[in-house]
Amino acid sequence: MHTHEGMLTAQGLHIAIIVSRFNGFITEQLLAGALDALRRHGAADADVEVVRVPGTFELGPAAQRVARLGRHDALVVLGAVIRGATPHFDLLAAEAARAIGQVAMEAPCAVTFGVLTTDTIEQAIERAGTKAGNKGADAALAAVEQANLFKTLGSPARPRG
Ligand code: INI
Repeated sequence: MHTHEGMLTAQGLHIAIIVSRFNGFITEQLLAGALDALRRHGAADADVEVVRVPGTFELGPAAQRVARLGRHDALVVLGAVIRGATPHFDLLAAEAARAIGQVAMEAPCAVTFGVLTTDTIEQAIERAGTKAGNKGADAALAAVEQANLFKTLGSPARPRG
């Protein structure tokens, strides 16, 4: 039996973090958590790029652009949609998940989802470095594992014909 899984070492990985400015007091904590997790797992600062976008709606399109540059092993996508402050919460949250999911399916590199979707600001704070950990750090570590898994699995077969 062969089991394939990615190691949690970020050494030598080229990683982009796409982060939205909306709800910046939350997303900056997600970004800090992601950067801290990457550094603690061996990533070099020079190998990490941060790409800022206005809001969660812009995350998917920006992630797609970055993925197409072809120079990253992983993308970490960070944002925060808070129901209390967002009448169109469901639309925005669903569209962000759909668009980022589409990028993840099409990109040659790993793409992970660190977009908080919460009912209240308090719940967002809990997930941005307090009671419930830091979802930015979680998404960064998932990206490292997935990038290493993809390296272990090898390149996709070329289409025949
Ligand atoms: N963007 C967010 O990232 N979170 C939100 O909670 C939010 N609210 O509340 O509307 C939000 N809106 C901005 C949106 O993502 C786009 O930037 C904007 O519509 C311009 O395209």
